[in-house]
Amino acid sequence: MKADLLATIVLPLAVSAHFGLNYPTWRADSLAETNESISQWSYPCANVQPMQNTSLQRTPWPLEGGSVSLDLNHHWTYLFVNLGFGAEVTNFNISLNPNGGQLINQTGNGTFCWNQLRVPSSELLGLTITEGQEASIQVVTVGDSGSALYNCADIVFTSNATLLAADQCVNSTGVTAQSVELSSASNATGSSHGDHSGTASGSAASSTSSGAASSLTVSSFMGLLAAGVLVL
Ligand SMILES: [Cu+2]
Repeated sequence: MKADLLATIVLPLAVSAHFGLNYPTWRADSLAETNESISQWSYPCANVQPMQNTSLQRTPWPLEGGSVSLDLNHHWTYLFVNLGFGAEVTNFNISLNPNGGQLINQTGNGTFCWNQLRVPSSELLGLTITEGQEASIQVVTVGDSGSALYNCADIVFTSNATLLAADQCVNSTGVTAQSVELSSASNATGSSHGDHSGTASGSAASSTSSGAASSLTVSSFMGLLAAGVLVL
């Protein structure tokens, strides 16, 4: 009896806040403590293999891009949503962050939902997404230490898929996101930025023409909303 009590007391809180995927369906509930091999600290997918849970099916996702809903539990985070093609994705080399992969700074705890994250155009990708194409989505959050947390969801592209309904894709109160961009680029309100052209992958802040742009600014997503580029 005493031993039981002691065991209860010293049982470590194995899982802190971290984050969850509401949609598409994640490979596994990496917040649950049932599988000790799962860790959100593990690149690329919390040590969960594609379709590891054989009772799950790939979530149908629209060909041009679909909804992503997150359950965020840290005060703030940098946020990355990546895409990789194939049944056994090893390289999540396509950024689904808005505007060609802008760095996102998300603040607040709760649900954060994109009604549609668009897949970069086929000209940028150099390939065309076809009916039945299998893929996986990787969500990465990065905190102030630089350590990252990972979760993945397996999807299948199909024209039959729909976006989340508006009432299923609502941000919790106080949950917001802003894009972090070079100050030289932020002047072009709501338009695409020249320093992001040429590739659909890679980091948002990389630039070959930013010699004079050394400071970072944060611009509100409202501008992007106005441009119709992003629906939060
Ligand atoms: Cu955490």
